[in-house]
Formats: sequence, C-alpha cells, structure tokens
Amino acid sequence: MTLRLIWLVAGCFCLCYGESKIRNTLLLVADDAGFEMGAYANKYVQTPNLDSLAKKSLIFNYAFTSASSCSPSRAQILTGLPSHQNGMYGLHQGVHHFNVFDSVKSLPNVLREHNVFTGIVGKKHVGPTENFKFDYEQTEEHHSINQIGRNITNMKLYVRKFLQQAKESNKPFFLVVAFHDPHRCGHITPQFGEFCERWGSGEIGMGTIPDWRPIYYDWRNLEVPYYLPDTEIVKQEIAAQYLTTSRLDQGVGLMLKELESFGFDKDTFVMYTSDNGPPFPGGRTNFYDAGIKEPMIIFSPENGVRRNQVTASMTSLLDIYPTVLDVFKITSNLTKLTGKTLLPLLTQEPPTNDEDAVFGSQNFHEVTMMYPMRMIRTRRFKVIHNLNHNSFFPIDQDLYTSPTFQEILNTTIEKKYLPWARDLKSYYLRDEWQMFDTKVDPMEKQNLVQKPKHKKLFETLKGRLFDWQMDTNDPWRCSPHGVLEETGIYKENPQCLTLGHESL
Ligand SMILES: [Ca+2]
Repeated sequence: MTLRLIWLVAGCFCLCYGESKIRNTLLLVADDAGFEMGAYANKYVQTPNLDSLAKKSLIFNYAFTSASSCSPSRAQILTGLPSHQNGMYGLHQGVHHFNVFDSVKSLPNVLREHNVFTGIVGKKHVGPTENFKFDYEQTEEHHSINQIGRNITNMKLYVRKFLQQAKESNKPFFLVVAFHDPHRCGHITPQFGEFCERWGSGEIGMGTIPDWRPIYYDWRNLEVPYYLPDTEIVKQEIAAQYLTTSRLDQGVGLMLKELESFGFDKDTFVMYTSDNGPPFPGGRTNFYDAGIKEPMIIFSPENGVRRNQVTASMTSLLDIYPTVLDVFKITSNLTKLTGKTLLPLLTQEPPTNDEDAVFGSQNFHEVTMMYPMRMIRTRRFKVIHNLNHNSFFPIDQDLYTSPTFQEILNTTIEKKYLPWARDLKSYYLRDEWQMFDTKVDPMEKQNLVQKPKHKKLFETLKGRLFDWQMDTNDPWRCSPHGVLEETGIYKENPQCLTLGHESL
C-alpha cells in the first residue's frame, strides 16, 4: 500500500513537471512603481538590474491593474478576482480594515494544497490571515515596513532562508518578494525624504543598507512625466523617486542573485510588476493610465521562449493568478475568472484585436474615499463609470502632503499659473461617464461620450462593462441610478430597480 502511494505521487510529479523546465515561481512586486526604468525607455533613471531581467524576458506594453490601490491590487493578484468580487474594497491596515470574503481562496492556500512550498518576503497588506497563509512569511506583520520592504539586505537574507528551506523540502516553490519601494513616506517619516530615499543611504543619521549603492540625480536634468506639472518641485520629487527606484532595482538584482546561487535560476519562472501607478495626481487611485498601466516583465527558463521582445497583448494583473496555476499545472479552479493564463504569450504573439479589453474595479482606497469607479479599456479606447460623480474626487493622506499636490493646491487657491495639462477643478469634478481615445489624447482630457462619432462604440463598451459586472456579481452593478434587488421575489430574477433620477 505504501509503495503504491509513493508510485502515485511520483507519477503525478513526472506528469506535472517532467516536460517543463519550470518548477518554481518568483513574483517580484514593486509598490507604486510605474515605468521608471531603462527597459521602458526612461532615459534618465538607472535600473541596470531590471533592464537585464527585461533583456531575457517578455516585456508587456499593455499590462493594467484592475484596482489602483495597494491592498485591492495585491488581493486581485493573489485571488484572480477584482476587488468587488473578492471583498477587498480598499486598504487593509488600520481604520480602513478591508479584508477578502471568508470564502475567497488565494494562491498560497491553493498552492499549498498542491504540495507547493509558499513564501512571502516584504509587504503583504492583505487579509484575513487565514485566507493568505504562506508557509514562510516575513512581512510588515513581523517587522517594521522599512526593514522588511526597503532594507534590501534584510530582504535578501530572508529570501535566502526561504530558498534554503525550499531546497530542503524538495518541493516546488512559489515566492512573493514585495518591495515597499518606491512608495512615498513623507507623510509618516518626512525626515527620511518624501520617498524614504535617504533612509539607509549612508548619509549622516540615515543608517546604511550594506547592499544599496544609492544613485543620485540632479533634478535640473530631469523631465517630468507627461501627466504632471512641469515645475521645479515636481522635478525634485522625481529625482527622489528615482533614487528610491535604485534601491528597488538593486533589490531585484539581489533576489535574482540568490536564486542563482541556489541553482534555481534554471527552473524558476519570474514575474515583475507593480501594484498600482505612481503616487501623483492622475496616478495611484485613478483609472487614468498613469494609475493603472503597469510594468510587467516575465522570464521563463524554458527553451525557445520569447526573449527581449515586447508584447502588445491586453494584459491584466488578474491574469497573474491563472498564470501561476498554469505554471504549476493546476487545473482545478472553482470560480470563473476574468483573467487568462499568460503562458501562451511566451511562445507566440497573438494577432491583435481591437476588441481585446481589460476591466477595472475601484471602490475605496482609504475608507473615507468613497469614489467607486468601473472601467473597460481596449488597446485604444477607455470608458470609465464614476458612480459617485457628484462628489469631489478624493485625495488620500499620503498624496495630500506631497510637495506636488501642495503646489497644485496652493497655486489653485492663489489663482496662480501652473504649467499642468490639467487643473484641479477638472481633476476633482468628473463626469459620470468618461470615454477617452488614449492614442490621440494620452492626457485623457477630451471626454468623447457626447460625440456622435463615438456613440456606437461608447454604447458597446458600456454594454461590455455591464456584462462583466454581471459576470463577476458586482454589488455596485445597479449604481448609481438603481437599486439591486436579488432576494425574496427577485431571488430567481435579480433586477436593477430605478430610483427615478431621470425624472427629477
Ligand atoms: Ca501601492
């Protein structure tokens, strides 16, 4: 009996991993990073480690998060479900206190059931604990966030411990390394700089991270990203953000070196991405592209895969969950997913189709930020539904104190000129429906909803967005002009019942 059991286990093992070189998965997640790297044609910031990973990987030009907020994004990555479907409506920590539904299963829990050794080093920021249970955890629940998310030497040592245990266990592994860089920290610990860019730099009073060699930038030489005011203050912020990005980049290099030293570089699938866009107006918490378009780099150790190539495939961070399951050849999946496995892209670029789309679901960020939005984006067009459009667009605590936002705020109050393609009024006040042609209008300023030329496309995209909300059982699907009734006499036939807004 025992012998037979061993044979069965071994048989499964050969079936699962015999054909493929891939045995393990490493997921590298940055915090609030955008395209600040050489591989994405940023000519100022120096990111040699990310660039060399990109050189042997597939580079995604159309990867999007479905939620522009930290915990909801991380929950989508680990569950494959958008925020309205997994219950992580906003931030996890403190008074925000959002968690996934009790019934939601996450990657570590599913993978552990399939004999995969799981670990997380760095920022976790999701809960409840039972729903995200890794075998090995070194996160902000055990350390200060800087020590476990920005101290790349510490992170390296914990990753080393994990890899050692993985090796001893002789199981395939799934490891998440979640950096806290290049997140802002000015509203919590301004003494370390707006992006904690001086923390651990070796400057007087800042401590030293032994593995970090800071790369300093002269702000006068930099260009500001297209969506920000072109001012000295913003340039100084960008210089600080780039300095912090060097710590992230060198951290990525260190983790990859650890893989190599254990020989895992030959059988580990590596993904790099970020949870949401940079913490600037138009970025994080927004469905404008700067808030949702993410870097994504995927390395496969397989022979014959695409390397140093770019894919234009419309990709969502919701695709990570099915991709990881596919890597581990796990087919039993209980919920119908929005995402799809990305593995086929590694061998062949599919023909582009104008109708390919990704979806977005934002509910809160901080608990006070009640500004739910839904979105569909094709390669060119985007439709956003601002459910709470009669409110002012909310500003989070972290962004509020930033020099960039303060400059926007003060020049607006004082009615001074600001070289910005937007203005604060239009930033705060948004139409219920927005439609943008991102090709001719990357700033997403010209709302096409009322344009007769785009009426048909708008209706089509709106319809597809509603279908997705139905498919994913979105509690907000009747908002803001109706009430969803789905119990009692509506149990068999749920309805959106009108609030009569149109008659007022
Ligand atoms: Ca984040």
